[in-house]
Amino acid sequence: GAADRAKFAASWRSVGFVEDGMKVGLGTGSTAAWMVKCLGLRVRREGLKIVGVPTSSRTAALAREVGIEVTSLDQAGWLDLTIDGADEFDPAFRLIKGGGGAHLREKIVAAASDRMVVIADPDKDVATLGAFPLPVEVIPFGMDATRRLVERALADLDVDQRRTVFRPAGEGLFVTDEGNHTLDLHLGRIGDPEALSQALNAIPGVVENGLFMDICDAVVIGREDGHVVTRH
Ligand code: DER
Repeated sequence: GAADRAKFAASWRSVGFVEDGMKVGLGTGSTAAWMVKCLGLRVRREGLKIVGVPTSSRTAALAREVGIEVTSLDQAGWLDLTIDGADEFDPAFRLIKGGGGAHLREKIVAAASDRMVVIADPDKDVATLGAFPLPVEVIPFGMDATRRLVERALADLDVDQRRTVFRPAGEGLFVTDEGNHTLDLHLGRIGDPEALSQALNAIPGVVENGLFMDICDAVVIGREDGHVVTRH
């Protein structure tokens, strides 16, 4: 459909940045899935010599399926480029990620890369972050106490709403690749993303939040008519 055409357009443009010999971080989500397929096409057609470091078990499975050599971040050490989606990006390229539940590994991989490129469609382009619920990865031990500490921290921060929901999955709670749970913060508007990110990560049971500050270097925006714009 139209959304897929936009995601494909951005994905195809982004894999043009990948060169022989690169170690590439592979993102998670529906847009990143298109990117992995496009990258696999280049590997098979051009014999592109790269290794991919996946940010989730499902991206690892897809990468292997399309013929990309997969390795671990520990094996790779450091990466040349990470390509990943985002739930929102603002004019300063600050991101909300984690809609797909993989933001912990995504942030580790993106931070361990010389460059990070986001691929997105126009509706991810926002003036202010926060309409999309902010995911926070939480260790299961004492999680309800952690949630109360998160809510106490939110009371002093510049946001419009303060509803927190543990992300459900099937009969129970969503479980991340690391065996943790995800607390989604419905804030409506985030006035000071840096302050929020630091306050959240200071709370003992919080592992990581979905705000990406000073990580994204460029955004490739695909439109459903196939038009692509790259912002640096
Ligand atoms: O979970 C994630 O971080 C995904 O990359 C998300 O941010 C974007 O997913 P989408 O491409 O399916 O919209």
